[in-house]
Amino acid sequence: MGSINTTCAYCGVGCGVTAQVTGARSVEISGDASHPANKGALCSKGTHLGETVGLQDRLLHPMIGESRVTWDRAINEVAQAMGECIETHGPDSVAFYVSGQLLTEDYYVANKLMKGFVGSGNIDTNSRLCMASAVAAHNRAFGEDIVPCTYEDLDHADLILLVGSNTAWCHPVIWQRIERAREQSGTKLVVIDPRRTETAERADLHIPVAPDGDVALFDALLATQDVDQAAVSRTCEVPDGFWERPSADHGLEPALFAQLAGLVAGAERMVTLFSQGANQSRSGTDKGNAIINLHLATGHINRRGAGPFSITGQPNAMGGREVGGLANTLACHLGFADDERAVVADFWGTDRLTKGPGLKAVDLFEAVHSGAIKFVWVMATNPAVSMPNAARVREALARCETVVVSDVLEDTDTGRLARVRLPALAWGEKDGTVTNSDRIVSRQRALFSGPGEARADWRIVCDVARAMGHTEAFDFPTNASVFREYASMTRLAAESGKKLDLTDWAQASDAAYEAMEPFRWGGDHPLASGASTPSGKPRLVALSAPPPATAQSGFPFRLNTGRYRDQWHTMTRTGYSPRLAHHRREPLLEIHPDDARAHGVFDGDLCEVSTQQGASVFRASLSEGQQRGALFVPMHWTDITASSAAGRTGKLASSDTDPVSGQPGFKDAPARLRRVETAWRGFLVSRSPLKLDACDYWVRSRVEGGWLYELAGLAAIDFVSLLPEGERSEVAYPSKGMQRYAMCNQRGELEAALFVTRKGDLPARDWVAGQLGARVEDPIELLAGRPRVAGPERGALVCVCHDIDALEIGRVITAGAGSVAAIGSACRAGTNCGSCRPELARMLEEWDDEIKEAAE
Ligand SMILES: Nc1nc2c(c(=O)[nH]1)N[C@H]1C(S)=C(S)[C@@H](COP(=O)(O)OP(=O)(O)OC[C@H]3O[C@@H](n4cnc5c(=O)[nH]c(N)nc54)[C@H](O)[C@@H]3O)O[C@H]1N2
Ligand SMILES: Nc1nc2c(c(=O)[nH]1)N[C@H]1C(S)=C(S)[C@@H](COP(=O)(O)OP(=O)(O)OC[C@H]3O[C@@H](n4cnc5c(=O)[nH]c(N)nc54)[C@H](O)[C@@H]3O)O[C@H]1N2
Ligand code: SF4
Ligand SMILES: [Mo]
Repeated sequence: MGSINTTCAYCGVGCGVTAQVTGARSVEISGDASHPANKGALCSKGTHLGETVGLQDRLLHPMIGESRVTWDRAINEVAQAMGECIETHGPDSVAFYVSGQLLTEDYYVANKLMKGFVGSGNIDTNSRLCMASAVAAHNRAFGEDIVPCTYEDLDHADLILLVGSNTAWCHPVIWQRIERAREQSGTKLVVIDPRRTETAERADLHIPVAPDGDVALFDALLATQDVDQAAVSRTCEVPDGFWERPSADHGLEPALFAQLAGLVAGAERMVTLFSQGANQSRSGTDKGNAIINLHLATGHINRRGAGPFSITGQPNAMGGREVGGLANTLACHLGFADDERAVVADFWGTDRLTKGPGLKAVDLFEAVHSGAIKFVWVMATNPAVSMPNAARVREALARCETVVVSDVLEDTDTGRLARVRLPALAWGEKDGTVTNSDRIVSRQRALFSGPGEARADWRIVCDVARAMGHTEAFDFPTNASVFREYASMTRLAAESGKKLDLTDWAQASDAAYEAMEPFRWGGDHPLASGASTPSGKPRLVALSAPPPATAQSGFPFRLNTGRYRDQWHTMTRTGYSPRLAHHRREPLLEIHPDDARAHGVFDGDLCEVSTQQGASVFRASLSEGQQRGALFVPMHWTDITASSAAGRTGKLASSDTDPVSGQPGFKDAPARLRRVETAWRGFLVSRSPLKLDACDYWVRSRVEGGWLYELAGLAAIDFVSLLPEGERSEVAYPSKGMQRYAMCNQRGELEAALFVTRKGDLPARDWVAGQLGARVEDPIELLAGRPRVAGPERGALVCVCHDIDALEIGRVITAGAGSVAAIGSACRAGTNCGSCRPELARMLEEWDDEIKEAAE
């Protein structure tokens, strides 16, 4: 089979991927050199996509409860439940909760069904948790949800500000692009983030802003700039009294602030990239407008190398915004004004169009909880994990009369609460379009045929719509026909003065759709010809900074949450890749060493973090990169990958939202901390997943040929009961609380091994995990946890692409490699996806420090 050009499954960078299908379910992945978003580059997640296309744990058939049913039965069940609900309780008693991981075609029909034919605005998306504040800021400033610049502007900027963005981890190919601009043109980089992330470590300047201090910071920054107010009044709408407002208190060290102000004043072309540290905040919309204000007032917009640049998280967050997936837009960037409703109703040929916006995610699940919503259909998102105050969302789903979940996996935290589960096509099978951060529309293409009875999401929605009687409006024979209708609908946007315009594609043939090359709508600087406001001018927005948070009694810390470099959200795909598991095997609580000391916490201890919403346990990791009083935990772990007490960030997050956008402030919740005293700890490797409910703490990660569990307990348990059946070998030193077991199958191959201790050390995991499935010739060697004849020693894996560990890199540095590039040429580390380059840079710095110390 030839190679197929498609788009990466993950982030909003939207990298083009060239896939060479090598077998029934195997594929070789490389970067698509012709794709404008990445020009051939990929990050660790994209590079290892091939490890995630297996059929393990896939949902292959429609299910009602625990029974497999036919598609006809499942579709009728969903259509009937929804129809009855609408009939008895009105259209607002049903809701869809969808996702930026749907394709544009899926999103379009879901929105059309809910807003056009059910007649309710109750379709919202996980983009509410992600982009809603940026959308609201764009609407306030530009009169339309428009990103006014592109990745190319990064190549031409001389100053780049990153606000609340851990770009090196979360948008790594943008990061590579920024690195290149710095190397080639000396572009200066400033990172504004309360944490010193790997991104911040590599910057020219790190501004450790106070949590939610961004509005004050940008407002104060604007006040320092030499602005031609009269000129700005000619090009922008300026609210009365805008320039006369008192300057906000940014709370930064004056010298640091002056340095930042100087960089901004000296910049000729400035781009500000912002993501979740800006959006996921109770002042998220104001943060977006504070950034845009600075750009508008200083003229850093609508020209090469300049612009306020909100980057999207998911592969099709932008496509969802375009079609109208958010509860507060109707469709195609249109709102709910009478004239807008009229043209949409006419286009869709419906007399049931929703009268107004629907409920936003947090309110939507609250309405499920109260019983006002009695039917909810969740597609391509895992809200039982990823919503704030997740325990309450679970409670809501558990109470709801009908929960339908369309997912690709058999077992997810949300799926466990569903009555009807519908099997969807996954990346590599589904086929359609996505829009990335800088408005490039690209094709995701099918590489494999769909497994079992899985169907495309758009088709499932159309099947249900037709079963409800909306036969004509949902009579789409192909994905291409959905896209054509959407493209022709953007005419309505264009006719009402918006920039969204895909009408060139309205008549495209199936073949043209199939062959679509990536293209960008709106051009490079869509607002250069004027904003989408009635006056055609963009607006400055008068803001007042939120008061600095005061510590709440009993909750001395502020809890920040976010992402790891090599995991994606609730790990439903990345969790299957052994290579991606190396970077972080457990959910860590990052805490400043002084705070840890004050709480009697040592590195590696288990700690319980509590907020007003709930409590969960994490492994402490002391980090100077944290501010005092601030904690950070990752969002990724679930019921599938951890015990119910461990790593549940969603339970901790507060559902307080931004008043304009309705986006939750995931980055800041009052919290407290308690060290957990455990009676034992250990680890278990196993070829198959195990039930470990007997352990108070377990966390699972992937290894080659099986799974690795980190374990701990509050009291002793019967350890043998944790193990699968088989031929058992064991050693024990009761005085040390040490117990070790190996379980082999009839062929003498290792099925599982368990290592437990009360206080002592545990062997390194890698060698033991590497024995899974191998014949155990010498059980004592296995139980010792290391080979009798030492093989070449291995350090922690650093470069996952080329399989190069820390020891090897250490050797290369000692031998004289003095830069990241030199390490790369000596041993290839960091030369593929580049995700480990910040780590390599740190190793170089540490080496420098050691040399200096040795010299002193
Ligand atoms: N590896 C990986 N990449 C991903 C994803 C993933 O799951 N894994 N998910 C994708 C998605 S959907 C998204 S939305 C993006 C998110 O990408 P990012 O926004 O880069 O990721 P986060 O880790 O959520 O948060 C970014 C930073 O915001 C900082 N922050 C917290 N509070 C504040 C504040 O008050 N002010 C400022 N200035 N900063 C603050 C945090 O310390 C954190 O370092 O990543 C995308 N890419
Ligand atoms: N504490 C905290 N919570 C957060 C955040 C944070 O920073 N901190 N960030 C928030 C943000 S920005 C986001 S975007 C969300 C992400 O959180 P979620 O939206 O929950 O993300 P995923 O885990 O990717 O869930 C996707 C689900 O869809 C399934 N799936 C994948 N592909 C398809 C498909 O093609 N069709 C169907 N039907 N199903 C599919 C997957 O198996 C999985 O179950 O989390 C939010 N939650
Ligand atoms: S940066 Fe990485 S995860 Fe994001 S689209 Fe590109 S390859 Fe995929
Ligand atoms: Mo996101």
